[in-house]
Amino acid sequence: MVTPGNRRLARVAEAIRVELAQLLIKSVSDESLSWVTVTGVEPTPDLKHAKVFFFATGQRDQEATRRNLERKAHVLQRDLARRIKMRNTPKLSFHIDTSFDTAQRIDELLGEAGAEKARKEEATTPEKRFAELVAEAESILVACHRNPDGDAIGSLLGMSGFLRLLGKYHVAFCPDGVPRTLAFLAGVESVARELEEDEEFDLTIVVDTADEGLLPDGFPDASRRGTLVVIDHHQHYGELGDLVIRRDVAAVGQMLYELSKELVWPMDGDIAECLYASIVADTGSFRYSSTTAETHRVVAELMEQGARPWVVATALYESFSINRQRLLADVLRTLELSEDGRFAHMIATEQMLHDTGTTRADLDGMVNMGRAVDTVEISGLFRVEQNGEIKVSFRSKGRVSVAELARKFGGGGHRNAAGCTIDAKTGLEEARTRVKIEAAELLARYAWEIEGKDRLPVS
Ligand SMILES: [Mn+2]
Repeated sequence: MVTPGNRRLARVAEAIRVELAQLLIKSVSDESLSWVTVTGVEPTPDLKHAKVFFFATGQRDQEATRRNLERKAHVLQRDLARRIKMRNTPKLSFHIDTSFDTAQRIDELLGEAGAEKARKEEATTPEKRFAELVAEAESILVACHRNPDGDAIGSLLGMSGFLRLLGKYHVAFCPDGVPRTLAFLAGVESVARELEEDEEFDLTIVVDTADEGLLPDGFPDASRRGTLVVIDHHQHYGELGDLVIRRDVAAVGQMLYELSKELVWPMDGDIAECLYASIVADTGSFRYSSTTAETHRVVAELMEQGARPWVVATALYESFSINRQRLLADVLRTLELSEDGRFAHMIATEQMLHDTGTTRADLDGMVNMGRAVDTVEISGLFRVEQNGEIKVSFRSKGRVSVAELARKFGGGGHRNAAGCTIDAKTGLEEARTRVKIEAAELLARYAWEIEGKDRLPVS
């Protein structure tokens, strides 16, 4: 029977298994133990003891390995206590997993070919295939979407950090450069704004990018980029990628942390801080409805690995230039509400940027100011580009999906944050009117979520 207690025990068991697997690879300086696969952990309900089942691949004498593990048990237990915060770390005992042994013998009987086939068949999940691609590649390119935000840069640098620890030659590519507020992250200095003209890669990893149209300028074509892996978390996406890993989580930073645990990749404080920053940025400091208990668990573990929340918070939210604050004042002066008060809209013009000596990057996050009004469900910031196009960013409090609104104008994004470009021949007023009409229609459809009243009929 599955009870909450059972579930907790299963979670503890799995956490111990994952951490032990990492410890055996990293901190035990004993060749023979690097072949040990931890196949299962069985803690007692009081968590005082835990049986660890293992199998040592390719080792004839499993019993010798078991004795070796028992000798190292206290070291492993101490390291485990550092990595898993528990009041008491269970005392470990090691047991040979005989069921695993049998499977292994069958492989041996089948010979090398059989083992190889089994190994290939095992690599069926995109995650395992990704691990193989990284292991095989000699040169790797890492990139993120154009106009990068905190999640894009945090996960770009996080991925780059993992490749560094794995000893992989790679280039972290971001032609738009790193926004000022993110310049504190470790590894920023190694980000390339352009690529060698003829450089070819075995593998290209693109993070936080849902669609081909969001790839940055200068992104290499298929002849130079090798296998293209996309690691992403957007609800709506295009066809991009030879291999795609996509999960419904708050940020790609969270995904990368989960992936690195599953693949038993090494980790350090610099990587932890990049991934932490990416999660803080994409959850609006844990305020958006995309934030889950799992997000907080991941963040807690990132802090244990060295991420410093106050450093990230100060850099992201309390390091604006005075010019940016003056621009904010100008933009806020344009704030207007729809008649029902549910849609807030603001405008930013080239003139404002010019007058305050700021750039478009300084507008990042300002759309949130509209949403912060009590009656408002969704807010939009209209930005008039030099070429006359009008870019709109949307934010929602979470009850209404602004991705739907952006899609009406050929854009996209998440439930809470989305954007689009409107080719409004007659200018800003036309664009604003069109968006207001669609926003009103959307808010009417979501009336039930907003007020808890009956849903209006959808035509
Ligand atoms: Mn993201």
